[in-house]
Amino acid sequence: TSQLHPCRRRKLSSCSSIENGDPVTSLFADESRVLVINTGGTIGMTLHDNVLAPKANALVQSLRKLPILHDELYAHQTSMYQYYGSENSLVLPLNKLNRRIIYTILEYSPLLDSSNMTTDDWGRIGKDIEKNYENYDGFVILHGTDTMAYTASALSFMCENLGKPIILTGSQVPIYELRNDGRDNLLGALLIAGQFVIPEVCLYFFNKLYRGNRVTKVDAGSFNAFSSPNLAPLATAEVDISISWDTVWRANTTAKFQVRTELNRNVGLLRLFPGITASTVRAFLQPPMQGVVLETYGSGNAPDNRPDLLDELKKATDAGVIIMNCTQCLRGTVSASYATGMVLMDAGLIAGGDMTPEAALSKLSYILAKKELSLEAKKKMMAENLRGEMSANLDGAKLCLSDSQFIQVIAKSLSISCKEELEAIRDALTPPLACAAAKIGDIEALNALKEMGSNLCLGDFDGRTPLHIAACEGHFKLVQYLLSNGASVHSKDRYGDTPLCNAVRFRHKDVVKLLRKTGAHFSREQIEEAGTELCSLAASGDIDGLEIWILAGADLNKPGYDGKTADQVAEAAGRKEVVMFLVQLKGTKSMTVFGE
Ligand code: ASN
Repeated sequence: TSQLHPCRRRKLSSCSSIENGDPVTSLFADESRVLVINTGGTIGMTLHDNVLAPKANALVQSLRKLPILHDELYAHQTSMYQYYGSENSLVLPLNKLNRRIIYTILEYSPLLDSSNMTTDDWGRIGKDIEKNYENYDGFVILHGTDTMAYTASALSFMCENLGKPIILTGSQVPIYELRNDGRDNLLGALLIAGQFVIPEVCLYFFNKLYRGNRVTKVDAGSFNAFSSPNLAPLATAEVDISISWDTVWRANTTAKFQVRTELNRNVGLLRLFPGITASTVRAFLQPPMQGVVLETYGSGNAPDNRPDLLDELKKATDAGVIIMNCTQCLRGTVSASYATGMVLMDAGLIAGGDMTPEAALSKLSYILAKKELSLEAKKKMMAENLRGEMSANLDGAKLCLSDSQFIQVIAKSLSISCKEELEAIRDALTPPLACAAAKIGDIEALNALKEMGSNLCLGDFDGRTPLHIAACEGHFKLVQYLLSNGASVHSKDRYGDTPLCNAVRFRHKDVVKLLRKTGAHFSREQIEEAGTELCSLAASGDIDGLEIWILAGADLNKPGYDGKTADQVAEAAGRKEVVMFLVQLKGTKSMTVFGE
């Protein structure tokens, strides 16, 4: 019944007109097809003995009577049922983009309250998508809300190299009731699945499209039942449907779509609580357990004064159980900031970043079932971002060129590009690129970097910023450009040098003046040390050098290392022109003082 009829468009467009006289081609120009797999859930439930339970074979009939979800006239005019079967095919009214979405409902039997779902049901959904993949533009899965986040997460991993949208949705109130959220949720999911190529497993609820492996059910009594605490929605359906294409995950691969339906059931979730006993933990980690998500406190912490507990965890990881460290907080990430978090690393746990427990659990189930992989390879995969389920780990392991793994990281990140990873790469590349541009005075290149969103104030390995380099080279215009684009005159490189020190050293008078005008100054120590420098310049008769040091803020009255000032040294060395210069300078200085 859900077979594709490739000849439909051709056949229809060969007709010259239909009843209302419109040319057929304009009517059929843009039809897309969506397969709706109805697994159950509240959306299709009715009351029996005062409790809600799924009602079989009822959904299509009632949708057929809803004009916003089915255009009977169009179905007739285009002989749609002839091609797609009358019992389970429907068509949405023409939408804003002039497109028709024809959807076919595949109803499971029995329909399930999602609390009754198991990994086998995920496998069934996966298989049905695989079987029908080429016949549809997108897929909508009607599902109960209670375990929708688990199914969405699991499908995101099971669907390898996905190129089409798979959108889970459901409702809090049955679609048969007068006031319900089912119609809007179904309509929104259909419109997105039929119009946009968002190649992800998503969840659509209450006007928002989320990445499926980022959501969690947060409210049992609100239409706004889901939250994606660590990732903004992929799309919002308000006056317009607006898609955040930057955030959309893409499997940049030449491999074909396939669904891995083998899943490991020996996985579990264990929530830490104050006073949890070692025997509870031991019992939980017993064979056949192979993968556990430990829901820890805050940023991934556990008691560091409980050797009994840590010992149980260590014994399990030593025995080959993969234990993921995920936070029990709704928002935030596991990070290595506390001693109470480090002990878990020592016990062999893998940091789960900002993965939801649902995502971590289903990822374990998916990876542990990959028989071809070694335990080490499985652990490595658990820590990697496979489907956008976790944000790029930017603390601890900041990307930079001094990291020998940098090239590998770039290669990998480029093959699966998410916004966070691209930003990380950009940030890692900016300092050396900007410094290179500053070296040759290339304002255009700097501007291009800036437009990419790069920060032009960042330093390279030696903390040398583009402003340091430009000051060394004496690129006056570029210094001006950098200063007016947020570069700091106060940044110091690893030698403690500021751009001002660099400009003085390479004697770029105009740059020194500009930097001073912008507020650059020597440090107290540098002013002390400048005394000696002034003396040696005076001794060698270097008036140019003296001038620049004084412009930069050196104090002529500061003595050198032997207690003599520059003019005393010049006098002793018989450098008359220097003495004259310094006297003149002091004169102008005191005149200015008098003048004030
Ligand atoms: N118990 C229902 C389910 O998960 C809840 C719902 O769909 N709103 O199937």
